[in-house]
Amino acid sequence: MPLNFLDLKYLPVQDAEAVVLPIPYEATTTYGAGTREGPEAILAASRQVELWDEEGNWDPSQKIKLTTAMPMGQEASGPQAMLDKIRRVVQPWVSQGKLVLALGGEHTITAALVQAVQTKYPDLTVVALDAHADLRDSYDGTKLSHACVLRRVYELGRPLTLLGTRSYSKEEADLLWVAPRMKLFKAADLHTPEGWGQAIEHLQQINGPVYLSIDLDVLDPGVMPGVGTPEPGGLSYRQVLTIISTLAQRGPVIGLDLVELAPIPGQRVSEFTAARILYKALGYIYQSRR
Ligand SMILES: [Mn+2]
Repeated sequence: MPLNFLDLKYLPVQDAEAVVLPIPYEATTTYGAGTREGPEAILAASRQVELWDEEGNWDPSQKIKLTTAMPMGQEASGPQAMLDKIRRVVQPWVSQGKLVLALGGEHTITAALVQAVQTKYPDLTVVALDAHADLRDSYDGTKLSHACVLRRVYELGRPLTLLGTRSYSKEEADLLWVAPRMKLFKAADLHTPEGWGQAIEHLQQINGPVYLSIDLDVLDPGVMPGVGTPEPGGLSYRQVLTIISTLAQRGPVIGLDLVELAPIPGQRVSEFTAARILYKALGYIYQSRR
């Protein structure tokens, strides 16, 4: 039996309003491998997550019709086929008004997920939390690399806000300066009270639906060591939660992904923290809708 998020009772996807979709896709990882183990590790860890939300004083798992879909198998014929498959599966769920929460796997999947939600929400804004800019035009000879994913997302034509960024190339820096729909809040700035305040104000002012992509390496490696490419100087758990709740309070978050978890054997902190973030995000999103 495949694992269910939070070990909840089985619910058919057709009856659910929110669908956790495991996508254990890994093809272009360049440093530490293991993101294909990410979704299963998060689902296993989620069995230990307390269902009572101590902040909101409610039990989101009782109030949200939540299910976990079958893990999506990897397409052998390459990244484009994989992205097409993700779009084919997710688009009908989105058009039925379901909230899809995707678990990676490498960050590349976000390009297909944004395309899928864009068909229903053409006026969406993409908010990405990531240590890396992921804005290269191509990497290792492919445009469909995890290192290029936010460039592919940006090319879909919608505003893109990056938060927590602390590692990028000159090519990416040049693009960040000139790109008109792009807004960057570097990790170093988020660690100052002024910079943090400006970022929260910016998030509050975003109009319309938001798609949120969380590359778990945005967190400090002291908090989240189990990622493919850990970068020092990252965000705290509380900062990431504040960003998510700020977005949820301001308006609809219509899609979310949590990517790049690469579990470290013998350690549990990374996958448990990821499971906690996902459950917190669900709570924030539905608390603001009700
Ligand atoms: Mn990334």
